[in-house]
Amino acid sequence: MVEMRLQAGRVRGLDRGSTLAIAVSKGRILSEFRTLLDRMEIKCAEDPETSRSLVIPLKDRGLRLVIVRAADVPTYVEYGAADLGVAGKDVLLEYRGEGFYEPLDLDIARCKLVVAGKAEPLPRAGRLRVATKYVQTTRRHFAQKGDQVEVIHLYGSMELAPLVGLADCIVDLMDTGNTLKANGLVVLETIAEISARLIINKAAMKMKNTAVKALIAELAKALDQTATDRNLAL
Ligand code: PRT
Ligand code: MG
Repeated sequence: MVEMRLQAGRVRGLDRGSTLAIAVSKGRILSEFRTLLDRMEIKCAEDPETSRSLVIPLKDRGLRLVIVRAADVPTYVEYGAADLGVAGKDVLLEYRGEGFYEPLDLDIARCKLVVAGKAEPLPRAGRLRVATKYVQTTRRHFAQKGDQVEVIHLYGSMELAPLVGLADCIVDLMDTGNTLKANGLVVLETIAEISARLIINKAAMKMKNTAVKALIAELAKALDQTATDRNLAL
């Protein structure tokens, strides 16, 4: 009982003194987002890549990172468990809720969402079978073209599906293209250019407007600086 009260106090205590929580996933999104934070001279109180802690305060800013799975970022933000989030456009296209704004393309974790298959013509007879973890986006894409397809939901290793006859083609992310190439697959069509976006809980935008607007402005400035530096380097 005492322990439960202590724990509840500790959870509530997270809110004291800090104003904004940002949901972000470990891996490529966090590492590139940290480059942006560095530009803004914002430092993590502990290293999120090595720490087991899922809540990482940012020094002197009243901000904290909440570490979640990439596909869970919109859920945390929609329900207000985080005020802001950094999520791939692929994840946002697939998400069915709408409880957030998407004000900023952070231009990080860039890749393409593509249809890929073997370097041979697709079968003409019958419905095309498409394996993907992006079920909604895939359905929408083929429906818009007026193509009837059977979507097979996989959780990973999409590239395997055409090789073992599970599907005729796949819809997956591609960055360098090395994974497709290594499995003898080629891009048949690009569905969307993908990058990570800043999303904001609608209520937080109202209730914490000053802090949220200030953070967006700072991030936008850091993005401008990055673009300027990139152009100078060319
Ligand atoms: O890995 P986990 O199961 O925890 O979750 P996740 O796969 O959703 O997260 P993570 O960290 O792998 O990806 C987070 C986000 O990064 C995605 O939602 C995208 O918005 C973005 N991103 C950018 C990518 C890639 N580039 C990418 N290349 N996500 C995944 N990949 C995969 C791609 O599907 C391929 O299988 O990486 C593989 C290698 O790609 P190539 O073309 O460079 O060989
Ligand atoms: Mg992954």
